[in-house]
Amino acid sequence: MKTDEAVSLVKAKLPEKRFNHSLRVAETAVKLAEIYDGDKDKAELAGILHDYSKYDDLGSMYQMVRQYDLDSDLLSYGSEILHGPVCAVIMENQFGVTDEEVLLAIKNHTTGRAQMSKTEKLVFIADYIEPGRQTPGVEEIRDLAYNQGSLDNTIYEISKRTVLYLITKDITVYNATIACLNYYNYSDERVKDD
Ligand code: DGI
Ligand code: FE
Ligand code: FE
Repeated sequence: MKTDEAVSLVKAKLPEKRFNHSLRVAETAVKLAEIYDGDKDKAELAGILHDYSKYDDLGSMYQMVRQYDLDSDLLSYGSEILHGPVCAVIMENQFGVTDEEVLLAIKNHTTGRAQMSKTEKLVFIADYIEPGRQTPGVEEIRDLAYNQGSLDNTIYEISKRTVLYLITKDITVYNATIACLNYYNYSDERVKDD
């Protein structure tokens, strides 16, 4: 899928604020791709598309989980987690997106996971730090991403903040979120395999 096609698709589907967020995520992911030698085209496409399913009806999303044999644990979560995996299957099956890194970046943009590809990392971080985000402490994460030279350390700090937030709100933490937190915790001595 070409950039302008993706932009039209998302513009027609999402409210203006969410559409603008999507464009900012794409721009931010491209900026990070420049710094970290990523694939700008993949980062841009995944950024534009990542929240396409954000407001889809929950019943139809559960239906997709069954139809496409997605992780059945997703049936215990709402649209916060589901919109990524559902968007990825829609893009692959209805809109002919074939690039595996783009599809994975869309799928895992909310939770992250262990052993993410470069494009997944860029979109996961871009979604958190795009200039419209005002989450407390986001400046610290922007500094890490833009000036400290480590995608993995940035991912760990985002993951840590997200998990701490979920716990304080008594919100159930999804498996991949925990796996991401542990995998990118470099203060622990395990050898990473990528
Ligand atoms: O779609 P966006 O708003 O741009 O951002 P996002 O896709 O990162 O979604 C953020 C929401 O997802 C936020 O409300 C926290 C929630 N979230 C992240 N990890 C988990 C989670 N919710 C649950 N229940 N469990 C998680 O592990
Ligand atoms: Fe999202
Ligand atoms: Fe988003």
